[in-house]
Amino acid sequence: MLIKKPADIRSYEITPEHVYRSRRAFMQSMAVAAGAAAAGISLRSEANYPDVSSYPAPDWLRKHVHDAKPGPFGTDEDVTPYIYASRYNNFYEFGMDKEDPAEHAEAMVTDPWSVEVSGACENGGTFAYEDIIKAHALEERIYRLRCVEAWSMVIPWIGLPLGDLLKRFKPLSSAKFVEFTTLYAPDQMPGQRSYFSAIDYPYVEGLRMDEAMHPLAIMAVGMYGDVIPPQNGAPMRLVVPWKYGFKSIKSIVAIRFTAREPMTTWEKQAPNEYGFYANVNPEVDHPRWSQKTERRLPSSLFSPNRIDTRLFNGYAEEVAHLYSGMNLRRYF
Ligand SMILES: Nc1nc2c(c(=O)[nH]1)N[C@H]1C(S)=C(S)[C@@H](COP(=O)(O)O)O[C@H]1N2
Ligand SMILES: [Mo]
Repeated sequence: MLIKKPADIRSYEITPEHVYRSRRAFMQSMAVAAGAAAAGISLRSEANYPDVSSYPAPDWLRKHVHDAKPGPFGTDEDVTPYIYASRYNNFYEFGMDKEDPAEHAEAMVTDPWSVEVSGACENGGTFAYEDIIKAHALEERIYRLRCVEAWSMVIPWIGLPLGDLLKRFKPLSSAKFVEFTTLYAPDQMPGQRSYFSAIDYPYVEGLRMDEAMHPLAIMAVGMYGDVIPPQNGAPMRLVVPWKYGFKSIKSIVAIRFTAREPMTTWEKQAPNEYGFYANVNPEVDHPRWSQKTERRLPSSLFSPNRIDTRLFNGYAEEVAHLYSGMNLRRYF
């Protein structure tokens, strides 16, 4: 491994388990290979697997991301190897299989990018990506990500507190919710052209204002020390770590402040299975499977790595007060 000066070492690189950028360490790890097979990741092209730093991005963004400082709410759990986080994805716009996004998302044009801000706010309008992001210092946040499908990872994101961004648009007091929309571009996103697509595009998500302003919620623009790869939601995506992964909407092009609860993609799709709140909760099962435990990737047939799922994904101390007095079975 390359020996770096302390100043060059980002926080996630300090623990030896976390040398996820070392290709050789990965190749030598049979546990990881077995896990990959069980997780459905093929290792055929592993030798040519692109490093996180290989995706094109504007110079200012790459520099900005490299300047990120460690932020709060970290965990000492092992960080999931980069290859899982960037190859075992849900991004249905690029297909339903876990590896489809890694294969197809590079066709998405993420530069230039702009975001339309509308609804109940004083400073709406269309903003260039650079004007949205550059003003904010970036932080590394190492968070658990728990998918509603009962697998999980630990990912070192780089981003900014969502609340700091939203405040710049001066939401009115009538704004009780905020809605986010993903890019709609069937020419770039094969999943949006499919006749078999079950989903209505564009993908829409939403948060209650107090959830959006909570310091745990971030807008991520990077991961694993570099710019976020397209399959993970370049050039900006939400990360709301106490909620099921589907709330963490990718590749955002619109933000709208509303008085009413937005209708979100998965709730529209199957309202009895996916609610607006989608807080991680081991006591409220999905109608088709238990939510009591999760498979922490990498996992395999021989070491399934099943762990107990925690209320609010382990962030209860930080967020439980947002839901005091609410029936979490009803508002699932
Ligand atoms: N636009 C969009 N955002 C999305 C999804 C999607 O299909 N489309 N999938 C969600 C789901 S189900 C999960 S678990 C996370 C996965 O994020 P990751 O691939 O970066 O781990 O993205 C979420 N954001
Ligand atoms: Mo998910």
